[in-house]
This record gives sequence, structure tokens and C-alpha cells, in this order.
Amino acid sequence: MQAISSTPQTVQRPQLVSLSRLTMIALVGLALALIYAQLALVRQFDLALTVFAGLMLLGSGLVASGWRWTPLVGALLSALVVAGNSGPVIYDLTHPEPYHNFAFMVIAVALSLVGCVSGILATTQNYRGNERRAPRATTSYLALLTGLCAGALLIGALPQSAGAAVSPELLASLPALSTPGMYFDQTTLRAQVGATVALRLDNPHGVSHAFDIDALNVHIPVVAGEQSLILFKPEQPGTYSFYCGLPGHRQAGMVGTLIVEP
Ligand SMILES: [Cu+2]
Repeated sequence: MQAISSTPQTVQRPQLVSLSRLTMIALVGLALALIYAQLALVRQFDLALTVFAGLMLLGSGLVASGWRWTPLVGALLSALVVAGNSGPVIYDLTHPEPYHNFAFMVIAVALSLVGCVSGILATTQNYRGNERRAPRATTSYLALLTGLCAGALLIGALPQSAGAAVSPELLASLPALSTPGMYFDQTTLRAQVGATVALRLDNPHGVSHAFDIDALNVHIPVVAGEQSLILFKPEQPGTYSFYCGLPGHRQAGMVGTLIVEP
């Protein structure tokens, strides 16, 4: 047991165990990642990201205070970032095509994992009070996690190099479909059977969107502030629904109809 006086005036705060420091590093890393997401991915003020970043810094400060239970709060906060955004997290991790978003999410999830596990272990050590150093395997686990992240980032980068490239001039000359908010600016598109459909997908909105038609196997992501090329050739006449595949966006009204005429 640790020597902690029971009189409130002379309470001795325990020294930080190594894992508490690791929890703090993960929390600060997550805060920086959220700030980065706001600057580089969303490119506009986002209240949720700002609140989460503030919470991470607050959590890190709390862990630094040295109270025994605080790493557990750090662990919960680390887990909250990912669990509270599970939809976008799963979407970004399974869609490496907007690579910037994918890479960001891989690193954020890794930091969250580190913060969560180290926070729980640090709390356990704090209450047992007989071991202050991190377990020997910590370095190996961190190295393994870094390796897994690097592998995921490398694999995620592969389809990009194989993707079709189109010049900005050509892209600019195409008719556009835009996502100015949680909607498409056109809800009806028309096409001819056997004729190639080429559209520019403009996304002036501060969040990622996508143009998806399941029946035609068309899935075109577009990150915030960017443009993408929509290119497909319908072979069957009919009415198809297009939508944005980002979690919750379809339900929010990002849907439309493609009419393919014979
Ligand atoms: Cu969307």
C-alpha cells in the first residue's frame, strides 16, 4: 500500500506511474489530432471537434494531477473519442480512398487505444501501488502497434496510385453535382443506357461526402473542400437511387434519383 495520509490537509499525491505519462501523451496526441482534423480535414470551425480536443487536454491535465483514479478518466476519454464517433470511424477505416481521412483515422484510433489501455493499467498500478514502471512488454506492444499502423497506412496508400487521374482542366469542364450541405444540389439525374456519365462532384461543405449507387457499384468519395470525378456507364434502363454513404447522411436527406433512359 502507498503511504497516503488520511488527514485531508496533508494528502500526498502519488507520483505519476510511467503508464500515466503514456496516457497523458495519448490524450495530448488525440487533442492535437482533433485540432489537425479541424484545420486540415474539415477546414472550418467545428464545435464537436473543439469540445473533444478540449476534453482531451482537460483529461491530460487531470492525469497530471496525480490522483490515483485520474488515468481511468483518461482511458474513458480516449475510448469516448472513438466510441462516440463509431460511424465515421468505421467508414473512414473501411474507405482508404480519401487517404487523408483514412490516415488520420488510423492514427487517431491507435492513440485512442494507447490512451485507453495505458489509462486502465495505470489506474490498476496506482491502486495496487507496488509497481511504478510500465510492464516490460509495453515497448513491444507500442512497436507492434506502430508497425500495424504503418502497414495499414501503406496498404491504404496502394489503391491511390492505381486510381484514374484526370486533369484539373478536364474536371472543371464537366457538369457538376454539388454537396453544399447535407444535401445534393440536384436530386434528379438523367442518363442514357450505354452512354458514359461523367460528372464533377463538388464538395464545398466542411465534411466528407460520397456519391453512391449500390446497384451500379458506384462509390465515389469526396473530402471536404475537394472535387471528385464521377464516372460510370449504366447498362440497364431504370430508376436508381443515389445517396451519400457517410454514416447518417442518407438519413439526413442526401438522396436522389438517377433515371437511365433506354
Ligand atoms: Cu454526405
